Parts: sequence; C-alpha cells; structure tokens
Amino acid sequence: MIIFAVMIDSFYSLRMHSSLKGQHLSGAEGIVSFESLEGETLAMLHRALTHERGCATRIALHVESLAPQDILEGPIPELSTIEVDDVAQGRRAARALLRQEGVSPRAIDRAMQDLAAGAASPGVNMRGAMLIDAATGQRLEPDPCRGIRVSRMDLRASGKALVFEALKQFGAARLRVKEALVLAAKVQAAPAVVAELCWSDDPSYVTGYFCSRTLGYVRITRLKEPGEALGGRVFFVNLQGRVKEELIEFLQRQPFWVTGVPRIHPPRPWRDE
Ligand code: WAQ
Ligand code: MG
Repeated sequence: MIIFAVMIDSFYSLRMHSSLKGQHLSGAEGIVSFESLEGETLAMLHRALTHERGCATRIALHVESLAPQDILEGPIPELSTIEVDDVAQGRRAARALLRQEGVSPRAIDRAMQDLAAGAASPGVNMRGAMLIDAATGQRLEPDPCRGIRVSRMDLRASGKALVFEALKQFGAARLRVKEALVLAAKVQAAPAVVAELCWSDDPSYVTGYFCSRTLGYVRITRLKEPGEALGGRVFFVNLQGRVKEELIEFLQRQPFWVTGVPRIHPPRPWRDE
C-alpha cells in the first residue's frame, strides 16, 4: 500500500525516438503521471508506427521516474502569427526577427543553409537541434548528426485544458503546436539562448516558428515548400563565459514544467521593409 502511494504521487519522463532504415523518423517527450503513463506510452508508440514519412523500423521508449521536487518551472511564451505569401517572404520574416535579437547575418545564413540542405549531412535530418553561436555562426553541438534533443518537459496536467482552450480561439489547438510551444518555453529558460528557429521535417507541415524571450513564439505560416522532408531546429546561443556543457545538460536532462496560459495575438500579415 505504501509503495503504491509513493507511485501515484510521482511523475515519469517519457521519451520516444523512432527511426526508419537508420534515419531519424520522429520523436516525442513529456512528463506524465503514474495513472497516464501506460496510455501515453501507447500513444507515442502509435505515433512512431503511423508517421506520414513511413512506419518506424526501430522505436526506443524511455521511461524514468522523476522526483517532483527536482522539476523546475517557467512560463509559456506569448503566441503570435505572421502570415506570409510564400517561403521566400517567410524566411525574410524569420531573418528580420533574428536580426532584431542581434543574431549576426553570418549565423542566420549558416542556420538557413543547414536547415534547407539537411542539418545532419546533405539530405539528412537531425534528431535534435543545432546549437549555433549567434555571433560567429559556428556550430557548437558536440555531435552534428544527432544534435541536442530537448526533453523532460511538459505542461502541468492542471493547465493543459486552459492552454488548449486559448489555442482553440486561433484555430491552433493541435498537439503539434502545444509540443512546439512547450519545447520553446524550456529552451527560452536557458539564459545562454538568444533565439530559436524551427520548421518541421514532416513534408505536409509548412508552418514554422521563431521564438525569443522578448518577442515570444512567432508562428510564420510558410517556412518551406509542401512536400519538403527536410527541416529542423536551431538554438542561437551567446555563451558569454557560460559553460556549453551546462547548457546542453539543462536542455537535455533538466525536468521542466511549463506554466501559465499563453497570451495570443491575432494573425498579422508580414510587410517587407
Ligand atoms: N529537441 C531538439 N530538437 C528537436 C526536438 C527536440 N525535442 N524535436 C524535434 N526536433 C528537431 C529535429 O531536428 C526534427 O527533425 C525537427 O526539429 C522538426 O521536428 O506553431 O512539427 O517534430 O504551427 O517535425 C512547428 C510549428 C512545428 C508549429 C515543428 O517539428 C506551429 C514540428 P518536428
Ligand atoms: Mg517531424
């Protein structure tokens, strides 16, 4: 009885990674309660088996208990949407936002080129994210094929319904948006991170986003052409004497709750300067 009482109070980090013939296919991460662990594990398994790019040939599921007192927390970012006419305009919008955060043109070029060409190697997606020095444009992740995989983060169960309610008002109540917001929230909790840029590697999903602490999570309706199966994430960093390994440890391993309900702004069209 006592053992069961301990279990129902605890949380689990749940992580899934799947590949198809040796290449990254999909991944997912969350923090779930004891009661929902079995259901959520099956749901992640299902995702790996029904991905639009194919059925996984290898699936790794990791389950790890977490002590509630070890979980840090931070706020969900504000959400806005920039409507663009085409990919070129979308990438110009992303570039302008990155410049606003002081990311150098050289770092932006590196990020855009690698995202478009395949961040792991030509034609190949990474499983995690690139770390790019916001000034020099140098890639800093220790393993450029794998990248930095952010994990052990989620919305608290008590806040989930409210977040979905807020997203619904703008037609964005999708698991994909919620997961991207949660990931972006944890990434922005790292002081060394200046901004994030992302577009999906799922061929049918062309909306990407930019995120920073000052500008929030900015969806950009088109960052790649439909049918394109290359995508990824970039975290632009300014280490300023901070230890890179500590940043990576935080992103990959620190359990993190995302709190609050996002303020949501109505979509606005992009205007080139
Ligand atoms: N940590 C680091 N990088 C990751 C992670 C993670 N946990 N998950 C995915 N990535 C990287 C990896 O390189 C993937 O190939 C790439 O990001 C894209 O992942 O507001 O669906 O899950 O409408 O395909 C953003 C827009 C959608 C949502 C992003 O990404 C919106 C998306 P995907
Ligand atoms: Mg994907």
